[in-house]
Amino acid sequence: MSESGNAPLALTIVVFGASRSGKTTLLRGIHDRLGAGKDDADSPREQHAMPLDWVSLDLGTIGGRAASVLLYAVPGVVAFDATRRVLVHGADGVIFVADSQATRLDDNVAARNALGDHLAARGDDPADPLPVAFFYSKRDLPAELLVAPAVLDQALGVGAAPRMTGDAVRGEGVREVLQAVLTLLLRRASGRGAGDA
Ligand SMILES: Nc1nc2c(ncn2[C@@H]2O[C@H](COP(=O)(O)OP(=O)(O)OP(=O)(O)O)[C@@H](O)[C@H]2O)c(=O)[nH]1
Ligand SMILES: [Mg+2]
Repeated sequence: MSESGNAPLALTIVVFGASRSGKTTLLRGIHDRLGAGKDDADSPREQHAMPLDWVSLDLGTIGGRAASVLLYAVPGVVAFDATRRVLVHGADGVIFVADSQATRLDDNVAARNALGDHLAARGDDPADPLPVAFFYSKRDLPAELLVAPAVLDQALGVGAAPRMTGDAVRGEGVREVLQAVLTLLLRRASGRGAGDA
């Protein structure tokens, strides 16, 4: 988060989740509808020539300050764990992407635990936690392949956090999850006086 006053408000959101859960696809959906950025969705499977996908969005003026948000995703493979930790450390919010396929439940839980470790390492005040919103991708796949959202809610410890379901390829639920995390993080920022101009 940048300094308050009339300085630009530059927010960052990390898109976190298991390998192949749909992070790049979600960013592409945001990019195609709302902003500018780069992704590696076209690079050969498992190669990740570009380890960081990003999209930047202009949020207009908030509290008299020009505001923008940069969203990042790092491939879910364990090799990038240190990169993810650094990004979560500097983030203003997180979108956690969970793959709705039953075969990926354990991978989702492992990624959620890794995120929990990275969040704990930030040392945030428990009364003022970093905003996290959840997106359950691939709800368009046949129902027999999927776990019920309530099962994921329980397994991931979603609690009262915002949680959207959708199809990242078609962009369903993508705008909604972005809106949910932005609402939380702007409320958190203004609670700290960052909205003062
Ligand atoms: N049917 C369907 N396919 C999806 C959805 N989201 C992602 N996919 C597909 O799942 C595969 C993996 O998606 P990516 O967006 O590359 O996943 P990722 O989380 O960025 O993967 P890594 O960067 O390797 O961790 C691709 O073939 C996507 O087209 C979805 O909501 N529905
Ligand atoms: Mg990716």
